[in-house]
Amino acid sequence: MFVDLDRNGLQDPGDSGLGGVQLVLRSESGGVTPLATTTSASNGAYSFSNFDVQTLLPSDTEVYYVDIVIDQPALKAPDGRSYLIASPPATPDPVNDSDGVAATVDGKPVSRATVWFPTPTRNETIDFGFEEPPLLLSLIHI
Ligand SMILES: [Ca+2]
Ligand SMILES: [Ca+2]
Repeated sequence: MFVDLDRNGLQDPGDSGLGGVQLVLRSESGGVTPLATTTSASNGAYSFSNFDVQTLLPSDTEVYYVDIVIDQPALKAPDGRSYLIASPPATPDPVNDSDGVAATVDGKPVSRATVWFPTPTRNETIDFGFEEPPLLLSLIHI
């Protein structure tokens, strides 16, 4: 989980981690019902450890989703506006690119990444980049 400070869609050394962001794991067959939830650490890292992936995997064809509700405190700029989902990079980079795309789940805008677990259980390439909302310029006419 990172703030894409240079707005290139990639997690670079200069980008900062984003902590306190709530994430929800869902599956295609499970609909909107959460399988697990977690919160990103201060460096932006996250993991889902409070479920047993084996119980989810009689089928290795199941599709999973990691969803981040946009309207949450950790994704707000000081002026109250929400962060934006980072744009895709010019060149795909599975390890460092941002995987979240805009979607609506249960009536709420989310950043959603689609995940397959070909073998349980580690996948360290699912990243979420956000951009700070653009600066507002106020013009005062006298
Ligand atoms: Ca970047
Ligand atoms: Ca990635």
